[in-house]
Amino acid sequence: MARHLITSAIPYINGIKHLGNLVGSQLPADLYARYLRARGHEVLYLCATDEHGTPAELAAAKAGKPVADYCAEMHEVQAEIAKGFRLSFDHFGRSSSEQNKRLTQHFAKVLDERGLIREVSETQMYSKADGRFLPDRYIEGTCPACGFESARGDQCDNCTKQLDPVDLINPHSTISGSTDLEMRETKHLYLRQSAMKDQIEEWIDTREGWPILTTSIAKKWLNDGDGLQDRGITRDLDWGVPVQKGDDPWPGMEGKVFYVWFDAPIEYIACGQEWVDAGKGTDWERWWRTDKGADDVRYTQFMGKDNVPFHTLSFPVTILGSGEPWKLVDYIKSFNYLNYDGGQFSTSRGRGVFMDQALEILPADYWRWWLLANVPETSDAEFTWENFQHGVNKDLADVLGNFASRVTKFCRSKFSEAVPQGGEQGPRELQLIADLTAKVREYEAHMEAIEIRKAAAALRGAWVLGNEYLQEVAPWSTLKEDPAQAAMQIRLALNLIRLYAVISAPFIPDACADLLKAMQTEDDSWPTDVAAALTLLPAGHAFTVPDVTFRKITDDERAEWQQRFAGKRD
Ligand code: B3M
Ligand code: ZN
Repeated sequence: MARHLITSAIPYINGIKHLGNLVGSQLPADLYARYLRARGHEVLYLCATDEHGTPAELAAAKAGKPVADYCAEMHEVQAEIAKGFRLSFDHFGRSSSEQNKRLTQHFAKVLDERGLIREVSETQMYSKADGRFLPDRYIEGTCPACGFESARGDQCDNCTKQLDPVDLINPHSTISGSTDLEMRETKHLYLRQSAMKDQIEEWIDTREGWPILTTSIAKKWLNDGDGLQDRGITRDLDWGVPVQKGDDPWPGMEGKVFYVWFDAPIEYIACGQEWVDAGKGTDWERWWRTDKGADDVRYTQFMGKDNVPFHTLSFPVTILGSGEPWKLVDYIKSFNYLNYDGGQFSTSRGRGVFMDQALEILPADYWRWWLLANVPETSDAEFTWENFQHGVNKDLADVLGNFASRVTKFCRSKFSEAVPQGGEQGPRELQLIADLTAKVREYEAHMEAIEIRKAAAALRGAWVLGNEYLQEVAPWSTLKEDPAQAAMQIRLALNLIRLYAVISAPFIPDACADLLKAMQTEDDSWPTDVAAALTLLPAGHAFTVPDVTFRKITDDERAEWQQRFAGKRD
């Protein structure tokens, strides 16, 4: 058994996330965590809210609330919705925690001691109308790299380039819209990323089997044009981790805070401390310090492609640059974008389905299945209501749900609500077992490689094998002339329901829990031996017919939802 540390990009606090955000980090991370736990591995899955920086300040101002109150409230809201989607975090932390504040200040101190921080007197965008500096999201303009017109001061959402406010063409304040901006003198700390370029490049080049999406983005920013630039890690803002050298003041930096992208990834580690302080664990260093046992941990990160530069370049500079034995990521799984009905999901424009709305109209499993089966892995993917209706109705209702209800109802009406005895299995049963064994092994291999679409296809394939078998042997017609054979076939099929419930649980945990309950068993052991797993429910074992596991989405519902989510969220 191995030990797996898993983190998913920590969502900004500034509102409820849409399904595109969910499918690009938390949901696949949850799938992987659930799978590894089901295989008996020790897993620590951490996530948190990203509470600092301009996104938090702007959203709190819009809500008319003090930013600390706003963050505390929104953290609860996000935690509740995450529960609704059955995201199985071991802890859902907060980047504004004391633990993260101390750890961030600690990293700044050691990086400074190792000569990796320089103080820079520079001019920054100052808005006379707003009476303040305009870092990051307080300023927007045209991206110098791709021409996108709404690039933000820190990053272009269109081409993922990391930016500085001064890079923007035709900039304006996002607070007042004012273009009356001037450059004013201010002092900031820069992380000397350029000094680490060779080390980072070597590290990236020696990562074996990493997704092309991850390494290509990293290499692009390492080698294209300007290469790995030094990066400002402080801001003229009120809300954030105060700039200090550990516990000591940093002369000349009073009143400034660290840049949100400096402290956010450090929260992955601090979240482990929060997990312990919340009484859920006993030893976070065992997961995070290679001198304290973390060298045999496998650490996997999940994120959307826009977050890749920060995780392949900036955060490793922090970790490697510290010279301390922190656990470095072993594998970065990144995702393209999920689009919505011919355009983009957009938080600012309220376009698409948001996590709370999704749960209002259908249970989590319906979303989990469709989103994971269509995850934007090798290219961008698109959510349309037609695709969603088709996927849910076909895979979940017609294939898996139908199998479970047909088998249990048939058994109840022709035998009883207990597994029948039946006769000997024949060649068709052996064939099914062989085919299922191959499918389950294929599924495991894809899950281990975090090839999610392929894993979903293999799982669907396993469901289909059961249906084909049932269709072919047709116990409802053999029942008359050979009841013992029909009983044997139904016994196998009932056992298959339990097997499906076990292997499908990482994708659709609620439905699988219902199926296990209906089969009146708590045995959720993984089918390492498929033939043996299909004998676990013995003759005489009582079961109940599950309540409808999956219902179909009607054409009327589809039309109604399409309409409802076309416009702006109120
Ligand atoms: N909050 C951006 C995002 O939610 C950012 C991720 C931080 S990961 C350390 O996409
Ligand atoms: Zn751009």
